[in-house]
Amino acid sequence: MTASLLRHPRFVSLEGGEGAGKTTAINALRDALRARGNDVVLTREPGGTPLAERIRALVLKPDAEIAAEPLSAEAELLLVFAARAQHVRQVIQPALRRGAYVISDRFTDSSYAYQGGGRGLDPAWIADLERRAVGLLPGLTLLLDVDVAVGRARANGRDMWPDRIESEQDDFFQRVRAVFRQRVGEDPGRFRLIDASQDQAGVATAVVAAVDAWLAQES
Ligand code: Z5A
Repeated sequence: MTASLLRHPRFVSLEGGEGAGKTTAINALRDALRARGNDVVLTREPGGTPLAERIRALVLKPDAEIAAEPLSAEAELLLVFAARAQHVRQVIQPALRRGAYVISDRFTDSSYAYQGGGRGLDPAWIADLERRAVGLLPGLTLLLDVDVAVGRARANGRDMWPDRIESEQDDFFQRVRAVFRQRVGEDPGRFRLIDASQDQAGVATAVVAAVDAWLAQES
């Protein structure tokens, strides 16, 4: 079991609140990296392996029997870390070892933002889990930042029933956003802040440009 954190230069994560536009941006980023001849693995959290996807369903869209039992904040945190421990070992590390780029739709920063900021759990506990169960940090994290009301209005425009976390109130999402922004300030070398109030094409262009600049700086 590792108790240290390794920052990997081919590991990229995208973060942001609801309706920030991660989906379009991630696809544009995948296409841009593949067009340059790279092996690219696209994945997501919670999830990314069959087991981790089952945990995702428990956390976000539990069946009626489990939904009737309130999930504690502590159990929620441990479930997302159980999924992540599996995801890192089954998918992310093997892909990085064979030379691929890994792009993850969310990673540990989401736990600091949602379980730390949103649920009020101690970030020192999250940091301990991160070191012991994960041991890996993205080399680059793009935070797609948009006003909570704007992001929620976009997400609500979809023809989909809100999941457990999407059903939270605005103040929860304000705390989530505040932690994301705070983390950018604490680690400016890893994060790039993307203005996600632009239209989808503008966000995707900004994401690809930020990754290009980062790749040029790394080479
Ligand atoms: N979670 C957690 O609590 N702890 C953890 O450790 C981790 C995750 C890893 C699942 O994430 C949930 O898990 C998430 C945090 C929690 N819960 N929340 N809330 P997810 O990434 O699967 O869910 P999400 O962030 O809620 O997805 P989302 O709302 O789909 O966000 P998105 O991927 O950034 O948005 P999108 O799918 O690209 O776009 C959403 C809609 O907005 C869609 O109709 C678009 O057409 C529209 N959209 C997007 N961008 C624009 C722009 N720029 N203009 C206009 N309309 C737009």
